[in-house]
Amino acid sequence: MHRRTLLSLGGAAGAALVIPAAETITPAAAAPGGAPAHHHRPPHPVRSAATGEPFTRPLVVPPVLRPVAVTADTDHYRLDVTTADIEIIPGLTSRMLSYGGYPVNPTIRARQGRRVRVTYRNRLDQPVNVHLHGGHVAAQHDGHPMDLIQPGEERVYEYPNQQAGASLWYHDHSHHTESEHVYRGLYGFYLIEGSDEAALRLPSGPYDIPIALRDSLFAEDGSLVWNQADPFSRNTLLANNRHQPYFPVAARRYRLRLLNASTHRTFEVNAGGATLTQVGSDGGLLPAPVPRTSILLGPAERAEVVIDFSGYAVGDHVVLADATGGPLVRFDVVRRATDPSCVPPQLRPLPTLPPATAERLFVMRVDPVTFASLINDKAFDPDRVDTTITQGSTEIWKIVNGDAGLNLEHTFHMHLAQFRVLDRDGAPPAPGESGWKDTIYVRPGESVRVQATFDGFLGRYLYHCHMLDHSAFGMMGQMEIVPRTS
Ligand SMILES: [Cu+2]
Repeated sequence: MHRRTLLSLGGAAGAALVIPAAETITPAAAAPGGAPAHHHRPPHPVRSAATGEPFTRPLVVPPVLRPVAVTADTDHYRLDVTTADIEIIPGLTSRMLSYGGYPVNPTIRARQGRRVRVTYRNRLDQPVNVHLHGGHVAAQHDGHPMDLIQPGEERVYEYPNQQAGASLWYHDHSHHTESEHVYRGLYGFYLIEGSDEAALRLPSGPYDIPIALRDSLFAEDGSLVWNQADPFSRNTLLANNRHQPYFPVAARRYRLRLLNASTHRTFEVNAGGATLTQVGSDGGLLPAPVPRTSILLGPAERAEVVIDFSGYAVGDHVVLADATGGPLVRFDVVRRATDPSCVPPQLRPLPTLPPATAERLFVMRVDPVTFASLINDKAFDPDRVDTTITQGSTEIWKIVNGDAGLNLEHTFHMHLAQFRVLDRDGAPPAPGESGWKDTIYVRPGESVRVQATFDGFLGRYLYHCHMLDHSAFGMMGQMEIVPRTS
């Protein structure tokens, strides 16, 4: 069944495929009711590309985007939303969707307290938009799924950056096509440097490396296969658009900003026993570093870690790997170095949370009969406000994964606000989850309570599962922040 049919069965407007690639979804892969049948795991007809020997090509560090203009308080950027033919699998060319046509999408580096304006021109043949994930931004700049940039048009998004330094990312959020667009490549890093960071002397500059991890499926000819009904077929893991690259490092500390940019896959990252010193989560630096041996990252979650290579000899290797998927990046120690950086014992204090004035319940669930993707038994309706919140108020949200029966994972993302995790099934959050977050992984049957303050802006924002096929098929709700006086 063609995706267009699949989508229309799901109640969506059929969208033209961006790329006339030789990919189809087999009838067996489509679920009754039109939702993606993730748990059916049908065989797929694609002969996937041979990925060759690991560690034969270097990691690509995303280029830092240069502003087209710099004014007193604002950095101005331009990016085309376009396509790029890039070599992801050695010897093959893959057409990806791209911001700017680079081999890997550029990083926007913002500074706390300095505004950024990005003008995106849509050079594709279908609508797109851009969401700054984790950003505290006005509703009209949030990339609401119904607020689109039509083909040939351009749009300015404004980001005030009046929030703590954090590893955010920008990605497509167009209604029903967000999952395909992100899968095909529409995501990049947006890093806010906090005004408190330079004094901490964490590794910086060429020793501060963003790495976007994801899964993918490539056909024998190198084309990227979009197979929404069978995300488990995505057998090729990528780090910054390369499969199993190597990265030459000096024998010193590096700060790695890890993002799970997959639309469905969860990563459990380790460094083969080497310590990953976690210094940050979605919303920025933790109160204190946390030594980890492995870090779970659901789709859209980030972790900032420091790896210290100073104890290794030149010629040694450290492999960053996923628990089930194998190697992601090999770090090759190639030279000695002096290291002026450090990991201070205290990073960024967490403020005391204001008292909550409301508690709400959000149950994420896939209907086992219709396969509709639901929050509190409702599929997303852009014309419906599900949750009305008074500006400035603090709330506790209990987020429940109601899919113990189907054994489905979910990952809950709240726009506008960074939240704090209060507990998981009543137990205190793990140390790596004690800081600010905007996305939370929720196991089948689990419940997580988070607390957020909704201040700064009015209007309509989203919350949704960040397994983007779930949100594309309805696991998304709308909140409206209203003035205190109303
Ligand atoms: Cu989900």
